[in-house]
Amino acid sequence: MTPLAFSPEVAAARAAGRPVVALESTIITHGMPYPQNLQTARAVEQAVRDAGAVPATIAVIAHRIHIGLTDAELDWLAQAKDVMKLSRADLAACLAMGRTGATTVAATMICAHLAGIAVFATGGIGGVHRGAESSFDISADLLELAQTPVTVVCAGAKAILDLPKTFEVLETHGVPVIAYGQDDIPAFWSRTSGLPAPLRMDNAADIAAAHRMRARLGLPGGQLVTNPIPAAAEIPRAIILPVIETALQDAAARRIAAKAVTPFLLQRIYELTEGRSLDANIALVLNNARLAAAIAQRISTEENTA
Ligand code: PSU
Ligand code: MN
Repeated sequence: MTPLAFSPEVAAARAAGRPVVALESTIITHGMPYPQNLQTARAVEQAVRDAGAVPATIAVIAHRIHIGLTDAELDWLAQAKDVMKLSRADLAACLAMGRTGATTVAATMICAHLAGIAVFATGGIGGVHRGAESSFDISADLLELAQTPVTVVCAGAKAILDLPKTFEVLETHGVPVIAYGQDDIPAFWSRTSGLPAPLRMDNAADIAAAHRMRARLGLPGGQLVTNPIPAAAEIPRAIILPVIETALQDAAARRIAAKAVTPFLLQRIYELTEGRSLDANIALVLNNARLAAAIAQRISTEENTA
């Protein structure tokens, strides 16, 4: 038996055949400070509901993969200490040991697929870190996209990464990268990375149809939808790039490595921008939740009429 525990809201949605959107929990425990993490998690769930789907925030608690958290569980997780950051490598061990774990993009994709959820919204995926040619630091998120059939809606890879290398790796592994409504790939806090997107789609129906077509062709892996941050919340590249440079230097000076790199950089950039990076992060996640809900609705309509 797969150790899944559905929240009452998600169980009801499944019984009624309603569209569900998966949400990750590492962004709550390792990506944002308290209490903004809790406020954001609640607002993202509500954005999914307002857009006509049901949110399923995913985390590991007491030997179970929770598909959907109650508000009390969300409140507890947002303040919990010693939460493991789970990727593909740690998921089973965390469950077996009965520890608390927050799912990254990679682990959330695995859990969503186990629960029959096709669409997942996050902020920015992990990718190839700068200096990867010596550190070999490449996020497991990329390889998960190559093997698990979930459509992931993000605002691009986080701009702390080496973006050209990140998208080269995705191309090598056969992951469709779709820019939503524009020709170039967005860069998380900024609307553009300057890199042309391999694919462009302008509506949720096309993204849903491509998701279904991959399944019909028997292709493994998911799709990456990159949705630009709303213009009003954007931090232009010229402003954020020097901040990222400073944060990277600080990380190097303090010998931050492995799983700690991304949380350290996000926290440092938050301090250096006096909170502006967090406001942008919140705005882009909400925007992604709305698009993911629209895609999930389209996929579920097509499934019901197939
Ligand atoms: N999106 C955000 N903030 C985050 C993350 C995504 O807006 O903190 C998390 C995701 O869980 C993603 C992880 O999988 O950062 C990447 O971590 P790493 O680079 O260590 O693979
Ligand atoms: Mn890493």
